[in-house]
Amino acid sequence: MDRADLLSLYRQMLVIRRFEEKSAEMYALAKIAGFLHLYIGEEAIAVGAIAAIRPDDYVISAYRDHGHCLARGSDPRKVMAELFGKATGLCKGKGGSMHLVDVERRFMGGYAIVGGHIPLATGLAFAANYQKLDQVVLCFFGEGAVPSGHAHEAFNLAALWKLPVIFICENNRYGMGTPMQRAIALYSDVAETARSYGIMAERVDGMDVLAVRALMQKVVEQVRAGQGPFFVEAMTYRFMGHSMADPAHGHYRTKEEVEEYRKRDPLLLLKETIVTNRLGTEADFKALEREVYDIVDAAVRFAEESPFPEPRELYTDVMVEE
Ligand SMILES: Cc1ncc(C[n+]2csc(CCOP(=O)(O)OP(=O)(O)O)c2C)c(N)n1
Repeated sequence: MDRADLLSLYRQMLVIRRFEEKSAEMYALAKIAGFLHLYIGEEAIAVGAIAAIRPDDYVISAYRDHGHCLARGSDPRKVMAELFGKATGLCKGKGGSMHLVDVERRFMGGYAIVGGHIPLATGLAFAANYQKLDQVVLCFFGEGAVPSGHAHEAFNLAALWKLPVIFICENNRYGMGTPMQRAIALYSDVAETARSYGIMAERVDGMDVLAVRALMQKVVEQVRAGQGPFFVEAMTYRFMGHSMADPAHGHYRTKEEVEEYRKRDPLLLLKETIVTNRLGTEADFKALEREVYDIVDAAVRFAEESPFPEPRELYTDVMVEE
């Protein structure tokens, strides 16, 4: 175990956690409009998985996308400005929380239609194959997307054409207020759905960033070598409501259940590993907290001070111009 490596993973998860806590605050102050879906509790998946790929690989996500975008290396200032709807945002303020895109970093976007981006991921993998490039595509979605029709078509074609796409199901057990056992026939083994199309699949503890990264390193190597798609079911839990419009615990689960899962907070688990192995001290964690607070404060300041887009911007970026 390498101290710098573990602290870097912890730092990345901390940036996402503090960024989102701050964005919740900004939402309450009406600085952020529309919907805001927090990823709090699920950080180990984005950080662990994205740590296993190259800069030229693709990442695509759903509406709970801040974590994936930040883990991909997007500038937190531009991400916050995008949430504020400002002209300096990642998408010039026209995308907002659910539609972050950073093409430069091959972060191909967040999408609001449940499972709607799964065929896009398969399409990106087709493009990589067609161009004989050895890129892989990471496609993140919730368990609620698995029973959707478009997901099945995408799984089938990915398997049929042996495309380099890794489907990462972030199983947080609830789709809005619906527990998975009321929506998914194969809820006790969601990965079985993918296996039925001939896709290799494995389950992982999505609260353990090291377990996620270790599995992903193996999977990425295999997929890049041309062995066809892979499905990862990462077991996790969402600590907050479905979106900022919901109460944190909701009426569909008990406060006790949330508290039970909070004991396996991904940040807490990694901190324990670091401390137990004497690779970091309280002073190291305090220093990281300060550094990350500064990053997030700077992001808010940048967003606050940036202008809104001009009305004429309504007519730009509508059609492809090149
Ligand atoms: C096609 C479609 N149907 C319904 C919705 C409304 N909706 C938004 S989020 C959501 C739940 C999805 O749950 P899941 O995929 O498990 O993701 P999570 O929110 O748990 O991360 C639903 C039904 C939608 N956005 N798109």
